[in-house]
Amino acid sequence: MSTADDVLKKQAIEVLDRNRMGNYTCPSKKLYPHQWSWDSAFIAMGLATFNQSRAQQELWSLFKGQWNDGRIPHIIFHYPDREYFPGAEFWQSSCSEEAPAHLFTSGIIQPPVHATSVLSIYKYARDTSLARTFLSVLFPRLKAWHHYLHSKRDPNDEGLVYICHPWESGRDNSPLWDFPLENIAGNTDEIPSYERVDNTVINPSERPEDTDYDRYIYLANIFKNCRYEDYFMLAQSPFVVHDVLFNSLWCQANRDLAEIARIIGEDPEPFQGWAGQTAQAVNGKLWDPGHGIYIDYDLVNRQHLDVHVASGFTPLFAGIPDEPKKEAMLDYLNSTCFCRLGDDCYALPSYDKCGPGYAPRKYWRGPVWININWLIYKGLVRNGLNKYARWVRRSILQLPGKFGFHEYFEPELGKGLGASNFSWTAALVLDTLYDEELK
Ligand code: 9WN
Repeated sequence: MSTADDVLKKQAIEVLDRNRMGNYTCPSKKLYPHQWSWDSAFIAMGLATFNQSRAQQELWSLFKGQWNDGRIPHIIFHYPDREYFPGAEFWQSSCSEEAPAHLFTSGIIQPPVHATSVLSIYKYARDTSLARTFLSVLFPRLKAWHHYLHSKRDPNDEGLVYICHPWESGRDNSPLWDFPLENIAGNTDEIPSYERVDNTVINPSERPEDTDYDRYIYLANIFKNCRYEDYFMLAQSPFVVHDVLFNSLWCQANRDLAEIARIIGEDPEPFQGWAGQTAQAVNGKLWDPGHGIYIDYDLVNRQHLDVHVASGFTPLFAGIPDEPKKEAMLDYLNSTCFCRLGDDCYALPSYDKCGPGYAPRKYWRGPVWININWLIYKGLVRNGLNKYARWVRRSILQLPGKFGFHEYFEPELGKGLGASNFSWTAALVLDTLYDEELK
């Protein structure tokens, strides 16, 4: 490892230490002081590169918030008093009998990266016998989570799981949601009064608009009134989407859970089967042949969402596209719409630069995010698209190296945006560096 990489590694570890809250790591002390579901899965992968037991503890702490029905809620409020909106008081998870009795959580979910994270802890483990025990202990929990997703979020057994809130996608104000949210919450009487905290911590121009929050709260309030019972949530939600990123991660998580099952001598079915079914459904329903990218499907308005975001390339991560699709995707990636090889830009912006409303500094509407980059980087490597993979890798390391471990970055100049000292940025830099060490 070069000296520069060594320095970066040390700084990344410092970020994760700074955000440590006992048994878990928060995404950012000021902006996000609780435990988030997919953040913790990414964080654990980074921790696994230098501290196996802390990585295991990170996920163990997350699974403490798992509900009886198997769902992993998107936020766990281990210390409910820490300031964040919407906090434990808003969600009132105790209104559901499925929620844990001694811990407050939210009631919605986030992308399922957990089996992938657990398998990566095992692969990086210095103490393999301890890691094997960890796999055995977590297996029933992961199994319950996957059964929840399969039975409740794919009730028609299509191979695709739905999301019913932009927060469930992990990309809150993505331009993907402009159309499905357009006709929601017109009537302000139906939105409970609330006060945001995020835009007092971060420059509001880099965060979602108040009108976005109105819709987030309107939807979350419907779900609370349903006591988080999925059957009613689905029936009442005006926002129901088959999302490319969520389903790509679902596919890979099933492949990884099948692998975990094989390692500990359990049955890899049904996970292997579900992964195949999802890969087929993503190709069959979500591929956009005209543009060389995968697109989401809006189940309420029964139409595709013709919006091209970087996460439309994440099926590469799960080995979903065939050769012709891969070539078409590479052509689109390697163009001025995203970031062409050798051009003066950072690969990849979260949204097509030529798309309507592209905003290079506004949260999920343009800036570069390290987790999406990391998924695409891994996907490109998996598919042998190494030249462009190195181009993305360069951004993953250069952006935090030059501008600090920010939450997101401006794609042309690289300026750091959102929260500073952001945990998954640090964790995925560590994973990217470690990947090289393993070679
Ligand atoms: C709402 C914690 C989370 C991430 C999401 C990101 C942002 C929350 C917020 O922060 O969402 O869940 O308050 O804006 O969009 O991906 O998990 O880092």
